[in-house]
Amino acid sequence: MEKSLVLIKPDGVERKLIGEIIAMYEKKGLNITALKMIQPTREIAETHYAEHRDKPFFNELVTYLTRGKVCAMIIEGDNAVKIVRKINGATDPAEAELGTIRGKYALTKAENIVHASDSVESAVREIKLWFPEEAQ
Ligand code: FUP
Repeated sequence: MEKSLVLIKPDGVERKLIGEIIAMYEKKGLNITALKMIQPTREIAETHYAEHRDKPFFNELVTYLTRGKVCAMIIEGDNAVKIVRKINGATDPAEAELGTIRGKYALTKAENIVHASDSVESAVREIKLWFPEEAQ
């Protein structure tokens, strides 16, 4: 079954939106097959966002991801990667459809509540990073 790695980022946890967000994935029919609260180190955040290392917002992005606990999960289901990203909505909450997580709960790109893998290959890499105990 296809897998996606999802993070509810520190703003989502601080705002007590874990339940609302997980409910959206579950009600769609997806399965949460692993779940944990984790305080990311700078190292894991920098590795997670390595593709953005040279971007002007990289330092702010890493500081944001490490400022509190995140809720990390593996979500499985048919087309899980694509469907989870649809449920999350566009990266920029100003562009996100109102029915999506970012459309409903976020205002800015800098604090956009959730992360989800952008491809099956990214999901494999990210699951190894966040759930080394689960990766085959
Ligand atoms: P996404 O795959 O939707 O998480 O989006 P990207 O990989 O393009 O961006 C990763 C994170 O960088 C986003 F969650 C928000 C942040 N970002 C900014 O802070 N500013 C930008 O201009 C673009 C992205």
